[in-house]
Amino acid sequence: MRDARPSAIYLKDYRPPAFLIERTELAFDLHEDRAIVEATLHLRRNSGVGAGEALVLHGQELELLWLALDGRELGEGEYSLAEDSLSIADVPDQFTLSSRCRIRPQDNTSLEGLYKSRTMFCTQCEAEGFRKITWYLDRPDVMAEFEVSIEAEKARYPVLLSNGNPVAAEDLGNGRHRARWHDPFPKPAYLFALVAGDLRSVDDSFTTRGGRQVSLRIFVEEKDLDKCDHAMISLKKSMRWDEEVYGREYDLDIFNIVAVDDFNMGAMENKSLNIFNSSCVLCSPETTTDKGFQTVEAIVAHEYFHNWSGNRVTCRDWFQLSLKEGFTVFRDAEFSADMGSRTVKRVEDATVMRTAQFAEDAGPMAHPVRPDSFIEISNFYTLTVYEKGAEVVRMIHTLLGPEAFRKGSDLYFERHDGQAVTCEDFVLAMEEASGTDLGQFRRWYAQAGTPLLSVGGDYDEDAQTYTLSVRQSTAPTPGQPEKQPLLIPLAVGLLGDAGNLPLQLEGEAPNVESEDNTHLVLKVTEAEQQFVFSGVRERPVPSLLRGFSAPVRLEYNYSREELCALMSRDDDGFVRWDAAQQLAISVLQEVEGQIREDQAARVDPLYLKACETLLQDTSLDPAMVAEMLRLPGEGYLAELAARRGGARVESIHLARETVLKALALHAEATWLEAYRRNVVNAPYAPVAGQIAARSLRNLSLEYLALAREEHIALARAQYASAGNMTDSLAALRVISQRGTDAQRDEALDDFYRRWQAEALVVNQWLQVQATVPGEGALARVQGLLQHEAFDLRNPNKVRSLVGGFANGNPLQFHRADGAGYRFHGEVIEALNTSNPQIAARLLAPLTRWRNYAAPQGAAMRTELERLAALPKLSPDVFEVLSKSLV
Ligand code: 0A1
Ligand code: ZN
Repeated sequence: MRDARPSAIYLKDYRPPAFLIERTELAFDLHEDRAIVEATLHLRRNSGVGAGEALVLHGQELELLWLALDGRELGEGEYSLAEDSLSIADVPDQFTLSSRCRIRPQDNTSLEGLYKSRTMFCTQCEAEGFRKITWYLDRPDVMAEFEVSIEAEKARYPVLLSNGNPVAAEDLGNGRHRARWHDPFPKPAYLFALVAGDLRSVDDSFTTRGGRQVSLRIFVEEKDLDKCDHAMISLKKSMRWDEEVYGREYDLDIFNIVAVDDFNMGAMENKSLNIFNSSCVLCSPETTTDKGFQTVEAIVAHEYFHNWSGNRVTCRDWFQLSLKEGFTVFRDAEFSADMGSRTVKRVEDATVMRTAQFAEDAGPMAHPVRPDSFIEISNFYTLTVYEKGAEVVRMIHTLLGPEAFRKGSDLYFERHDGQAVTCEDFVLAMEEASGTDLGQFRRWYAQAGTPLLSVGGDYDEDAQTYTLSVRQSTAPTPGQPEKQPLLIPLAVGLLGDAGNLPLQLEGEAPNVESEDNTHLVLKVTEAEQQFVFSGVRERPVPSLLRGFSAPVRLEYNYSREELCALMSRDDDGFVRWDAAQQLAISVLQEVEGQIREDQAARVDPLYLKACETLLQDTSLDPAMVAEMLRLPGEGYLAELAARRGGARVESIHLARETVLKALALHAEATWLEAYRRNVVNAPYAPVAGQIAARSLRNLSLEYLALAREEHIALARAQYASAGNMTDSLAALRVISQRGTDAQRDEALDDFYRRWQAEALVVNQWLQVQATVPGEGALARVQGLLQHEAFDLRNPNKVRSLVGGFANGNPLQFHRADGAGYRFHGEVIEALNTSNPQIAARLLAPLTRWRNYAAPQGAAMRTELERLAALPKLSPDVFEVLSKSLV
């Protein structure tokens, strides 16, 4: 934390490092009040770069005890120390630099660098945490072979882990012991990891396609040993999948995962020593929901896939973060699609894009997939870099087709193995392997903001042609007033009375090569463009952006009847879901208008009927039915309303409640039938069929509780008898949202008594409470900050309670008196000092202040201004505040 204004760094200023490190030797001596770190770096000048330059190492919050060059101790005049760096002016072309420093892991609440989580030592070095461990060239294009020794008290820390292979273990006789590790793969410092703790492991093994026997271990506290099976199964599935789909094999004899409770993100792909937030690895049917099981599978896969897309081939600089993250998210999404329901996975990902990433793209922190500048890189682990980055890779996959894409990925890995490279290198490999020109496509990496595609359709009955007119535009974003047209793959179909029609683009060879001639990917490249289909025998309904083929907003002036047709009959699952959403949005907006004009609210019966028909159709996947009948959230509706003159939280909330209730009452008997029909009698398993049934059953329960007070009894009975956390928590939510105060308090108390020993379950309990409706919500959340189960130092708890309130209780967070914002701001103020990364992340909901009408918008801004005036802002918080207030 500093007083001077932190400054931005720019991609255009990138220069290769003046020095390289060939080998890094680290020795850790861990104690209860300190850690001593000795580092010997084998350095040499990077030929051709900055001849004669001084050596400048990164370092933060380090106490330097000793420094030597080629074995000779350096005196004070021979180096200079600044707040974040250590420089030595005269160094030879090749030399070793040894340093000893003292750090205080016990006091490290930022959870960056070396810190203590409960009883164990652990590290988090991405992006720039290694500089809090020792003096170093802490940048991803400096890759070294690491040799690590760890010494600690044997009784408290029997397990000592680092990257690579164990090479020695010694008992030092004085109650202490030492382990030595060697990682043969050169790596940047951000992939370094160390763990010391009293841990147990679940062990398994995997034989690679090439015959390598890999020992797999998941390290946890003893009490959690029974919660590792799902992660282990997921790991083995991921290893097999990467061999089958990408031809990528694992490259060492061991692969370790460690679960820690205090962690800023989900997990970290450190070479052969993945460190996981315990919420992303531990699972059991009793304590984990279906969603939780799916998250664990996806994150285990994501971190494992990084071994190639991230570790073997890494990023040249942090502006290229999406090189590893976008590609790896695309890989994990395809893996999840292959393991479960492809359409449901696509709908979930499209929902995240449209609700949260589009909001980021429309807000003050908007940035391209490859940002041009940042103040604090930790602020750029965003939905844009991760999820939009994955959509960009998916579009390449769509444009090239699976075979050419695989050739491109093979070329990329082969050409760049062991290197630190750029997004451009990835695109070049894809271009070269496929022979496809991605010139215009590259703009997706550089241009921020969500493109808007406005489409019109025109049927000429005489000529039997159908013309799609497409216009694309992207609104200005901070620093980018002008936007260029992008290459947008627009997947389309034409829906006729008896199903999807064959497609023939005028002037193109017959579309026969694909067996599916009812689906076509149009390449939109111009600001305005027309596509003419010939031989169209009837007036069709266009089925657009099939499979969410590009991360764009689509506008087409559908009638409600047309949306109903798509929703019930189109053969693209995403389009069916999307039509249901659009229909719901148009009904919600209509009802909100009526409410604002003090008219009686009337919910279009066409919508209610379409929903009930859907719910009655037992031939459909219940998971898709549930997704289609789930109304868009209030946050998303507010985002849409922002473009129509400013969001009004009260009328949005009322409109949504009105439509929910109308749908609940209209289809009450059908909901009840769906609730009964979708009961799962088999023993719990996190498999697609069961998950689908539970999701529709629990959605039915939500609607039923709204239809009639008596149905709360169903929720109470379900809560009392549930044999798994999915059903138990779903019932608890319904009781808390819709039951009486007494019913709610009784259920919440019971739940806490039952689960107080399970931290991850208690976090769910905190979140449910954060979303309890009514005036008392803020006081309840404030009270919970003092609860024995809460701890401001634990990011999971902060996310559940404080994040849960801001994102999941819109009416109370956005109280007209501004008290919700003030509370939120005070938590951020406290975290600004202890954990700046989490503080900056929590700011996101307030940064959307421009979306809200008076008085909310102004009150949100006032809170941001109050925070901006505080002394000693962390760079993380400073960056978000300053960009939000311009
Ligand atoms: N690379 C990890 C995410 C990660 C990023 C930063 C962290 O600390 C600031 C921790 C984890 C991933 O993509 O899974
Ligand atoms: Zn990642």
